Amino acid sequence: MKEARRDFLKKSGLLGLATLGKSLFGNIDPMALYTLENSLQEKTFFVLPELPYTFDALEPFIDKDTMMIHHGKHHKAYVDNLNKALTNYSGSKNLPDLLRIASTLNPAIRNNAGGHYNHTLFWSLMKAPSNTEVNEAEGDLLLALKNTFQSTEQFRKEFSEQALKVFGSGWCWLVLNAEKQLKICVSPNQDNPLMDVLPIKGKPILALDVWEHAYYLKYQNKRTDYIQNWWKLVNWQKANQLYLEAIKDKE
Ligand code: MN3
Repeated sequence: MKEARRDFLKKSGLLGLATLGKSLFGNIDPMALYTLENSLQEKTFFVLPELPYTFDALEPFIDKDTMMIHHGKHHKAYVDNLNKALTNYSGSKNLPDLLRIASTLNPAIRNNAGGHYNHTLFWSLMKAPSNTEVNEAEGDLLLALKNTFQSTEQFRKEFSEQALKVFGSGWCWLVLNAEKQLKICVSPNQDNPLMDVLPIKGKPILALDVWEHAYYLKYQNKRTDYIQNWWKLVNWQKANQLYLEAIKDKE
């Protein structure tokens, strides 16, 4: 399996990237360079944000090869194809504006704008594991989860069940809706709860990519194991920050 992966990386040109990884991230604090806002503010053309950690930082729960392909190939393709699709687009190219009117956009813009937003958020909501336990929620979000779902165990159970049930490619979300209630919802493809297309809408607090490309190299068809291990990577500090911003938001 190791050999096969190496071969695949060599063929896909990612082996060079692997050796570059250290020098790309070695001497800088990626968190200092990276904020979601940097890539989401009004820009005519979008750029692929750097990961807020090294490609192997999420090992052993998400492997380095998966991260390199997921970020360097999949996310990059969403950014490149979004830029292409927007070439002759005359409306606002602000990413939140695009998401808000997703139902009116052509599929190339809708899918790639969603892909860029969703992945940027997804990277920011994970961090290197400190042990092999699930990470516990933090701050006001911890209290809100307990109020809404009785316990964080119950919340993880309900979220995991919905993530497992997504048919085909899609995402599972924790959102704060317009009534300031926490809700779990799912989306197909690269749609998300900021778009005017889902039955449950709201500000994303947590995002889980359940496309096969997110886990297949390591987990093959075992999505349940991927979901269970993802709880060990959740960056609850970031999730709590998104929750506090969403609670304050007057929109
Ligand atoms: Mn993905």
